[in-house]
Amino acid sequence: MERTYIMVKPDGVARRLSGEIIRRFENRGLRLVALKLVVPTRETAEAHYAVHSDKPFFGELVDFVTSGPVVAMVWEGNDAIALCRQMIGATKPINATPGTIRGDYTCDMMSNLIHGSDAPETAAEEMALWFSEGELLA
Ligand code: IDP
Ligand code: MG
Repeated sequence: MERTYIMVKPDGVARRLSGEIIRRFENRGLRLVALKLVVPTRETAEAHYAVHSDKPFFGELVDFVTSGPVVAMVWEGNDAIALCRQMIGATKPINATPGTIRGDYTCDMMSNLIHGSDAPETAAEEMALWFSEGELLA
C-alpha cells in the first residue's frame, strides 16, 4: 500500500470541481486517509514548490496556489502515486488526454486544478508539510 499527497488547487475549488475530483478517486477504489480545506500560506506554498524556485513562473505559481482555499488530501492504495498521476493527466495541456482530470476540465498550463506527488520521497515530504501525524488515519 502506498500513500500520495493530492491537492485540489484554488481554481478547482472555485470551479466547484472538488466533489467530482474526490468522486473519481473513490470510484477508482482508493482510500481517503486525510482531508482538509485550507488557504495555503506563502511559506507552505514556497516549500511545496521549492523544486521550481528557479523557474520563471515560480512567483506566479505561489500567487496562484495561495489565492484561495485548496482541498489537501492523502489517498492510499496500490501504486497510489503513479495511479493518481495517471488519473490527473500531464502538465502540458496538449498531453493531458481526455479521461484524465486535467484532460477533461482544463487546458491551462498553470491553472490545472490538481496536484499529485510524483515519487515516494516527494509524497513523504508533502504529506509531512501539509498534515500533522494525528491528521492521518492509521
Ligand atoms: P505537475 O503539477 O504536473 O507535477 P510541475 O512541472 O511539477 O507539474 O509544475 C508544478 C505546477 O507549476 C504545475 O502543475 C502548474 O500549475 C505550474 N506550471 C508548470 N509549468 C508551468 C509553465 O510552464 N507555465 C506556467 N505554469 C507552470
Ligand atoms: Mg510536480
